[in-house]
Amino acid sequence: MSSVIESIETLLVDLPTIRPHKLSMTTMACQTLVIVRLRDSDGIEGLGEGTTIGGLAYGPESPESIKRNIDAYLAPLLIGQPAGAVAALRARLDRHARGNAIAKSALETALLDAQGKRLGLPMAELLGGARHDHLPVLWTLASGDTARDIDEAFQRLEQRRHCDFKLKIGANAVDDDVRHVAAIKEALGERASVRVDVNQAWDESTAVRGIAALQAAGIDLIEQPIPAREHAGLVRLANRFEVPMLADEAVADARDGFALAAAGFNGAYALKIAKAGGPRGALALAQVAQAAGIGLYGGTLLEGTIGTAASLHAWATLPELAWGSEMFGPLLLRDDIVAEPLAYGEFGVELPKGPGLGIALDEDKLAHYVRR
Ligand code: MUC
Ligand code: MG
Repeated sequence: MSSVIESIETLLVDLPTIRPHKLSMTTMACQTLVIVRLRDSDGIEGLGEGTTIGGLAYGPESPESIKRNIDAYLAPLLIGQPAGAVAALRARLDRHARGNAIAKSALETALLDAQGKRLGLPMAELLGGARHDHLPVLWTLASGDTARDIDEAFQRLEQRRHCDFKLKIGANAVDDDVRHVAAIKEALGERASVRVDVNQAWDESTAVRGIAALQAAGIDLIEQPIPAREHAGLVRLANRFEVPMLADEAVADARDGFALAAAGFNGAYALKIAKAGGPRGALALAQVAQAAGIGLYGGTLLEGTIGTAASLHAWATLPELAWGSEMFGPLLLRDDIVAEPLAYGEFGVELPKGPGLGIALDEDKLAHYVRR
């Protein structure tokens, strides 16, 4: 008899960050992971993870809504179903439940992890096969303090941990933000690529002023300067400046990617499993981008090790990430809930080996950090 899904458990896990992480809409001191443990009738367990940033500050799903909606609505759609039918189960979730992309991503990850373990194959093999086993990873400087950010960048360069840096801006007046970014770029010079993420904080005319100054300061990439739904504005900015625009909140899935490309966008797309409802949806967006000649970037919603590993398995199947990746989530956390951390080094991270995600939980750590 083929295996069926027997139970799905969700846990909220609160982990402190190594320092305050300041974005345009919130400052994080802690990250909450929603951990999914899916158990099949053949005894195999699949792990999944969903995260967002700052409760409801980033988007319409919160850690609590992810857990609640899996428990009340999504898990019952999967219990008793054939465990290996990942594509059919994922379609079943979309047919009966709208939205909730992060919750669906956590479940799809758990389904793929279990299926990989069942077949003895890494998750990347289920997604078409890995083309890379080491992926580039940048670091986000977001302490809110210019001198501290410069110190942090030099430390990371010396450790050969990261050589690309993303700066979170948009919380302060444009002129102050530009001064902060220009000072960091000036200190790092040609040793590092410096990019910014505005997280939707500017209106278009502010963006024109800010981007002109950032371009003059030598910044390499401008991420989501204006609100997600303003596609026409993002196309205008992409066509106006030489420095490329990176669409993040504006492109969740393949449909968004098609619409933005069809409207004349010529920048790059940030892929995130959380935005696209899982690794398969993120890869579908990648296919649209490739067809449109748009460069790719492996994005994070500051996942812990499980969500980061799921993303790495997906990104590893792509021919190229023109803008690298930001799969540094676990490094922002003071502790972890897995037995073996991901191997970071040489300005990147190794694709985990072993069946499924290639990640095992540390039960003591999990018990310590789980929310009661
Ligand atoms: C985002 O919008 O890109 C990625 C890195 C980081 O620090 O925050 C995230 C979210
Ligand atoms: Mg972003």
